[in-house]
Amino acid sequence: MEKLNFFQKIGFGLKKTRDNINKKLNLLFGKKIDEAFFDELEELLITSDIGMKMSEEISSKLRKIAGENAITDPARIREELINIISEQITPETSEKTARIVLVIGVNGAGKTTTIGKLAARFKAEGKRIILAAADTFRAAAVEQLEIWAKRADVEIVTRPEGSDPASVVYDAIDIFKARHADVLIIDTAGRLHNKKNLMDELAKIRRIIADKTGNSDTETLLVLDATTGQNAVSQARLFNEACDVDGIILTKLDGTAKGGIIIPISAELKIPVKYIGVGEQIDDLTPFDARAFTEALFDTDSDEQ
Ligand SMILES: Nc1nc2c(ncn2[C@@H]2O[C@H](COP(=O)(O)OP(=O)(O)OP(=O)(O)O)[C@@H](O)[C@H]2O)c(=O)[nH]1
Ligand SMILES: [Mg+2]
Repeated sequence: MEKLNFFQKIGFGLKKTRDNINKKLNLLFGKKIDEAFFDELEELLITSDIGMKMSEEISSKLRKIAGENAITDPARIREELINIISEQITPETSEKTARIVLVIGVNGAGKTTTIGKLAARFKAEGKRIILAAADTFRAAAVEQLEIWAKRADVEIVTRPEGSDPASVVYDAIDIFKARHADVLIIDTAGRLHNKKNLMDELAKIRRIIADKTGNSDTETLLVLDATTGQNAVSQARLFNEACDVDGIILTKLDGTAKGGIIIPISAELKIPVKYIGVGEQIDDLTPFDARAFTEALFDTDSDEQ
């Protein structure tokens, strides 16, 4: 079911990226499989935001496999291309949800929205969820999370604007323990006075979590906006240095032709992509499946469904 759901969601969510790739891919696969073919394929991958380095690697692997096995059938080449790309994507290691989920990312990436979606999803699994509004930088941030808590029908811990975010987390963990809840999801600010402030604040929150829970069963999830393309890769690098990111959630795939960005993010940083966001509604979040994702991007046969 999950898989079917993934295909349906992703088929739609990836429409822009697919249209972009497919137009060129179909033209390319109508040609003879020769040296020029692989050069053009590499170009196509680069223009799909897969990144220069990854695109080179992928096309040279494909060239090698095609050469060694004397493959000239475009359908088989396409199959090998899907194999190579899905193997590059760092696999998710555990399906389990941690008890404490810290959500980080730059402002506007989609953290608060994603937390609302996650809360609804975990709640539907029968879990007891608490949200912590640790983005106290602006009042609207707390209100926004409150709206999502209502929508998802889960409890929320808030403190007034300007409160110390780490102290919100401190209190929220106490409440989480007292309620015997299953998952605590922490929303954080995407922008403080400057980047150093933000990273220091996140480090402080992480210390509080470690002190109060021994860091057992904690997960730091980085939210990245797919529409920012290559910028998302550098953000991931920056946050990962400061926070040891356990997983990535890539949002706004529905609004971009740059969906290929998942591939370099996951392959270069070796961080698994856990979920993808494909819209603004509460159920527009789906667990990431590398193989299904790659097939949805490159398998033009399943196009008009
Ligand atoms: N189309 C689309 N829009 C999204 C998605 N996820 C989030 N958004 C929109 O992106 C905008 C920013 O989302 P927020 O959840 O407020 O982002 P944030 O990271 O919490 O931002 P700050 O609180 O400012 O740090 C909102 O308008 C969301 O509706 C998605 O998957 N698809
Ligand atoms: Mg927010």
